[in-house]
Amino acid sequence: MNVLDPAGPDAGRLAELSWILFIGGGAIFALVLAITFFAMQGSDRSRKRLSGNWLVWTGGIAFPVAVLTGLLVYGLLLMGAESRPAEPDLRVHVEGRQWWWRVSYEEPDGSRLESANEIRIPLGREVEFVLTSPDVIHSFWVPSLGGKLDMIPGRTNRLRLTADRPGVYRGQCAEYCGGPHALMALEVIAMPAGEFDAWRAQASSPVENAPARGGELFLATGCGSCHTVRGTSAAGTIGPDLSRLGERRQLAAARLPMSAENIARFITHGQDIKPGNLMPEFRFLTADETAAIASYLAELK
Ligand code: HEC
Ligand SMILES: [Cu+2]
Repeated sequence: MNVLDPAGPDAGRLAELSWILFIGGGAIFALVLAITFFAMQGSDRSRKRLSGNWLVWTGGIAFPVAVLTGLLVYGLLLMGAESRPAEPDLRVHVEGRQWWWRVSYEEPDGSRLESANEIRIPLGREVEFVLTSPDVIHSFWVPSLGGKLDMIPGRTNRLRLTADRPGVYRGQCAEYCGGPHALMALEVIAMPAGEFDAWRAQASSPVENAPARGGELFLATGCGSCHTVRGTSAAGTIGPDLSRLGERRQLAAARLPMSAENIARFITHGQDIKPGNLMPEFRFLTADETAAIASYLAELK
């Protein structure tokens, strides 16, 4: 994650501001050190000059007032620079939860496409993230794409972003939310608009789930009380939607790379992998059963 490596105009403006702050702050720090040095080690003449009240008035009052006023005006102009269209091209609802992200894309027909922990966005189109939380305060932050914005229970915050460089950008919950907060990350995949449209059309088409042993075990073990897999009787909403789990790059809020082995480990030893997370461990499953469920889930695409 790198604030100074912007992948869109919003992050670009923040990077510009950051550079000005780093360079300006560095120069002022050097100046203060130099004045301090001369006040302590300089000749009698320069020490006498530096001990006058004028330094307090100029360096202590006038200079900070001028610099901070300039920065404020500059910051306001910079942040208000772009006029936004009334309606974004795409709206993605992101709900911060202890300790993962519920993601749902608003479809043109008003329905929703559910996912979790990974967000795909089309390049060059304005995306509005609708940020909420059902439990405690979280903060949505993808440094390469823009500034951070809190997700506050009972409130809806909106963040507009555009990506103009394809790539995978990692984000992180930036407001301490208890337990495994540090392990609550996400990925944003910025892809060419045409590819995005094709992906979305495919992702929201009805799924046909071939009956598999892993799928039956998944339902029999009760996973469906917390998880949804479209096209099956699993319709729980306490945990992430698993309908297309196998297509995601990462598991459990970017804790581990996606693979059948890691899914199996998470099912039986999730509390070692992500201590405190809200999914119970299923240690009573045999290795064979766990592997069957894991390979079934890894294949959901
Ligand atoms: C009591 C509710 C509950 C039950 C029952 C449950 N889970 Fe979960 N599951 C969760 C929660 C909550 C998370 C999110 C954990 C996190 O990342 O903090 C989760 C996460 C996961 C993930 C990672 C999803 C992702 O987006 O990366 C997988 C895979 C998973 N569960 C599989 C299963 C399987 C298989 C079963 C049945 C053996 C099961 N779960 C039963 C609540 C549950
Ligand atoms: Cu957090």
